[in-house]
Amino acid sequence: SYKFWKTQPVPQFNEEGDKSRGGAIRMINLDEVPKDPYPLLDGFEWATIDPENETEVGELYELLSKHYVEDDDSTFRLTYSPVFLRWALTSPGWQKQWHIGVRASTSQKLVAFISGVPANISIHAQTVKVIEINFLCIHKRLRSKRLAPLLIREITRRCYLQGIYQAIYTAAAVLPTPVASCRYYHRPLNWLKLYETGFSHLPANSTKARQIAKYHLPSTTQTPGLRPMQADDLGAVHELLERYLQRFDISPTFSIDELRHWLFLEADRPKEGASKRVVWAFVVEHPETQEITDVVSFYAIESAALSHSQHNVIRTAYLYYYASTESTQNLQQRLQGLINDALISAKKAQFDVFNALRLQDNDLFLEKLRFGRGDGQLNYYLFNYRVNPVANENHSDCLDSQRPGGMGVIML
Ligand code: NHW
Ligand code: EN5
Repeated sequence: SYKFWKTQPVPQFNEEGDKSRGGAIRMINLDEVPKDPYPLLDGFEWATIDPENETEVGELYELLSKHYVEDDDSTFRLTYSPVFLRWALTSPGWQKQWHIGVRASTSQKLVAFISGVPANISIHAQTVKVIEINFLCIHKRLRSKRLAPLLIREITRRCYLQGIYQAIYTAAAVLPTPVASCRYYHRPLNWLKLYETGFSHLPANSTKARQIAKYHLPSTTQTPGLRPMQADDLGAVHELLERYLQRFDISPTFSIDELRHWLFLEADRPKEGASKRVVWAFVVEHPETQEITDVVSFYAIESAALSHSQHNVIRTAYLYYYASTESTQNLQQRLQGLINDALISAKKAQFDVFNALRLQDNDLFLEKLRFGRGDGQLNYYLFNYRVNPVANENHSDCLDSQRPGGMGVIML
């Protein structure tokens, strides 16, 4: 097993010995990197997808909405919107050649895809330039033909040639070898709809009315000074996040431009209606000092309800980056208020459920704010980089808040 992954520069499951040395696993000799694309299955050809081209992003949306990730028992399939895909694939430094498609030669139909965008992450205080890999997808009729290893080899080749030798990616699949493994948690906002789609069950000892009451939220946010983030908050938010994210073993390092992109889609694309909005960001401006003391954000993905249901989709808000200036002893209370306001804002924007992973400082509020354990798990991976395993739910050391969770990167 792992016939492909065995050959790749990733830590293998059976590896032993000195794990204390972090760093590149393999040094890449550019002379040995092929200059031409790998040969593809007969009848198929390589293509690139331009996320700024509406037709092409529409083709990608079609592929993913039919063939991308489903939950364990295929009750739901993640449905990233075209606007979301454009946003996810055009962050600063993006290149068309890293958005790789496979087309059937005769019909020109898009049947497979993999993408990468460049980023810098900080691993135990070392800055590492990586490619963030996402949206790997193969048409259901082309599965199990070893096409995935080919897509991975091809994007690896194109990254090596551009001088990027490391990657980060997440997957529900268990591969050699996760650096972190995080459970999904879900906070119902519209419990009845979740029940009707099969997302939530009715606990044996409860009633629908009691479940609805349990998840009731106030209609307005509670933290004094909380307001939508604006363009002129960018500098303050950048400093705030930079300082806060340092507490994690692995965290992103954003430039101002990257932060503007990742938190500010709306300002960049003002014409899109509210229903197409994909990212929300709020700050807390101190009522007296006007200092920006906190930030919280979330993004939107729909899930298609696949089994018979009176609803077609559920709208999910995913907790994205947040930060606070609050000191350790007050952090728990502060975050509970801040994230509760994110729940209230998401409910107001008509989301059905609010998702978060068990990472960062999320243990400080998940239980209190009535998030429940999901049936899915997300594994984090690094390519061509060795690092000690970081704290996650398999370690109890992030529970007492003496030490925060080790993973600070959120991938879309
Ligand atoms: S995770 C979402 C992945 N997509 C889906 O789950 C969508 C539905 N499934 C499919 O489309 C987010 C197919 O089942 C896929 C596999 C395409 C998953 N990651 O072609 P074969 C991401 O996008 C291995 C990596 O026959 P298939 C992250 C598997 O272990 N590897 O299978 C993507 C086996 O290898 P092995 C995965 O079912 C990160 C081989 O693929 C995988 O037709 C990519 C079988 O291939 C997964 N999620 O297609 C890595 N799932 O060694 C980036 C299966 O066991 C690495 N496999 O024999 C870095 C590259 C850049 C480096 C730059 C320096
Ligand atoms: C690439 N960057 O498994 C990301 N979702 O728990 C791609 N479960 O929604 C990888 N099965 O538990 C994505 N409801 C990997 C995730 C794949 C999708 C996935 C899980 C995550 C999920 C839901 C629905 C389950 C339906 C049956 C779930 C329970 C919620 C309940 C609310 C009330 C309190 C108790 C829990």
